[in-house]
Amino acid sequence: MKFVRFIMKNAALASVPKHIEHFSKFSPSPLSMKQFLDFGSINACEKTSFVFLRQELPVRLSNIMKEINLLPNKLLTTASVQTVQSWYIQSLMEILEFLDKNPDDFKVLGEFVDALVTIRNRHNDVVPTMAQGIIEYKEAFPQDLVTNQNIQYFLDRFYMSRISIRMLINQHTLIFDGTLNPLHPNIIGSIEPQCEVGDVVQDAFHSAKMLCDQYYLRSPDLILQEMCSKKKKNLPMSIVYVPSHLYHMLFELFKNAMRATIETHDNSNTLPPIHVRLSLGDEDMSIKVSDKGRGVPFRRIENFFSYMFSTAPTPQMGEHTRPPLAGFGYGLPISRLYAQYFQGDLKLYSMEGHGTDAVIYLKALSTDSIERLPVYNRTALKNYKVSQEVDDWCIPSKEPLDLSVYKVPK
Ligand code: P4A
Repeated sequence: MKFVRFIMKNAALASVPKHIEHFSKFSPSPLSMKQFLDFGSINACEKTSFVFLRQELPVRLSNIMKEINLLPNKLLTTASVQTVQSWYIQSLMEILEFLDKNPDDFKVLGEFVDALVTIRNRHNDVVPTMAQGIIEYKEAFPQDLVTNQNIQYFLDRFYMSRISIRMLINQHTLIFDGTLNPLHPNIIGSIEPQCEVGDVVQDAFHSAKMLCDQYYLRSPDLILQEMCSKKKKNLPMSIVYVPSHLYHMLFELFKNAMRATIETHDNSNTLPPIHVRLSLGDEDMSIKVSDKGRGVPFRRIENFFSYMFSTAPTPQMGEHTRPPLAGFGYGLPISRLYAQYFQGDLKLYSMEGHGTDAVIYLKALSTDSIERLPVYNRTALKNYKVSQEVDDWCIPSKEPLDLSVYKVPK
């Protein structure tokens, strides 16, 4: 019996490349907020969602698995990346099991929900495991700078794909697990049709403030200002959004702003408050977080979003070193992906010596909030091929140019 199972498993495993080849030929289908809400409202149909997901999940998995295979060999063959790759293969196989099952059989629908929960749990540690792979790679090949760009390109797409797959899994499992959320009767899976941005700002600030008080024994205050246009006066500012995504971004920005504020005003009894401005326009919902920390030089801004730069073994805490409130984790790059996932963005504007403004841009209209998904195609393939090319901009020389070289000979 064990032997038969072993053969079956290997047969399934052997057919995986063929399935990846097949499903990666399809482009992922981006969903709008409206479509997400429809899956979870009156005309919610578990069968429709099941039939959609058993095709769409293999498509999204296969598209990104093709890109994993394009990683430089030295990175692809690290134990960590191999582990992550094996999770993707295992999960793909488990979903493919449902391709020939009957959507009208409620037992099948129940097994599908269980399978999705298993898959979600399997992939919980993808981010730290990939980070470990980068550490192993950096230790083995430290002076390789071209790969920073390639790794940035890959990880932005890989983590965006992961965010989208988890979104699909969360929606299906939350909506069809047969229970209602008694605390939030209006929430559809993880989407709040009337997500009050100001409330999420307060929540995220409160959590960051508690951490900050713990580490530094003090914390800056919050000033929250909702800048209403005349039309929308007196209405609380709300959008259709995933509150947990917004919370994640704001929590990250508040930790940075608090750290910068406290470290700059070490010798002062008072701390300048963190100022948050919300603005809801016809197209954008913008959230600006301003602090009066010392700011960062313009040259360093892109490092805040670099995976290569931010990947370091966790520093050893000495007896007298304080644990930092905000470090270079993957906080900012992942937060930016959350903003970009529904066609928004996250930008840092800093004035060295003064402070930093961080702005989250979100779409005001649910019809504009459509998933932004990577697709594996010729253009993507080409982007993995660019390496070792020469730059088409001059390298500034450090030494003053010796103009005597150009003296006209007599
Ligand atoms: N000034 N401004 C920021 C930081 C400094 C800043 C900072 C010194 C640097 C490192 C760090 C956290 C903050 C900010 C807001 C941001 C990002 C950076 O969103 O005030 O952790 C490594």
